[in-house]
Amino acid sequence: MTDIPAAAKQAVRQARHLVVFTGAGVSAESGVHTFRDALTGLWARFDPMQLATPEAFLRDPALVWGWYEWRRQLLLGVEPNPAHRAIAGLQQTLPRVTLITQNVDDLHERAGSRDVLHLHGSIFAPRCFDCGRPHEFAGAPAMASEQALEPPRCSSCNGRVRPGVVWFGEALPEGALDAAFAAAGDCDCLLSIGTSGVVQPAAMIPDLAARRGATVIHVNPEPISVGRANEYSLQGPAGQILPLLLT
Ligand code: BJW
Ligand code: ZN
Repeated sequence: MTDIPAAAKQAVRQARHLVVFTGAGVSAESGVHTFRDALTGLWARFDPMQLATPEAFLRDPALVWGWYEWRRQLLLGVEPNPAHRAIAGLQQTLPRVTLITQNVDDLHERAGSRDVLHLHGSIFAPRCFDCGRPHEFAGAPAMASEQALEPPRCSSCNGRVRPGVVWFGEALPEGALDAAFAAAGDCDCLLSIGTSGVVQPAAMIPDLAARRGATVIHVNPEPISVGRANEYSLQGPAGQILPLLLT
């Protein structure tokens, strides 16, 4: 694990407006699968084009709904980790913190964070594929593994209910995206935690902050190449690095 440079610690401590930008890696130590880790990532076992596109849902709704129900049920059994808690703690101590996540889980909220900008939606907020009406979960059969499961029907139009996440080829929620870009353009320090930074348009956020002069600090077990004087790569698991960075 890397040493934490004093300048990085200071940039966080003295931030006027801190942006925290998270990806799947922040939830990894809670036992949640990432997408692109070579052995344990979801995309190592499953084809995103068969599961995470509107076309996939239209082709085989039970396959897609069952896969998301399996993931939703896994999430019900896990807890926030020290990284989620450290981030929630920052919101108590710094003057202004904007938390932007690509994650569809609710672990930031369960750790105490409020006003989380969910760029890729929420697995807990399903809606009708046809009319968009929100759907209430009414309990579901426990699933030992991923298996096909017919999606519920909309109480209003009888359309199929879909997961409330953003699939490939779909627009991100406009309000959250606008607020995220505005915060990235305004902040003086940005923490980018546990993301591979390959999915657009979210991946532009740390770069935008860096170009505007903010200190950008990446936290990831993999080395992240940093090209600027005001950019740091802290190599290690978020649950270990964040408590060190923030003490
Ligand atoms: C740890 C750790 C530990 C491990 N501690 N770290 C420009 C160029 C090329 C393509 C495009 C482009 N613009 C748009 C596209 C297409 C596409 C895209 O970006 N594709 C690329 C992949 C090539 N983007 C889209 O389609 C987006 N929509 C769009 O652009 O719409 C345009 C439009 C406009 C107007 C109208 C209509 C359309 C939508 C993207 C949606 C992404 N959806 C997913 C699935 C969500 C649902 C679900 O959960 O199933 O979102 S894909 C998946 O990737 C998920 C994640 O949020 C997202 C990002 O992944 P993340 O979080 O970075 O995870 P990983 O696994 O990649 O990385 C984990 C990291 O953690 C690793 O680095 C590890 O090392 C690290 N780690 N343990 C800290 N303990
Ligand atoms: Zn409907």
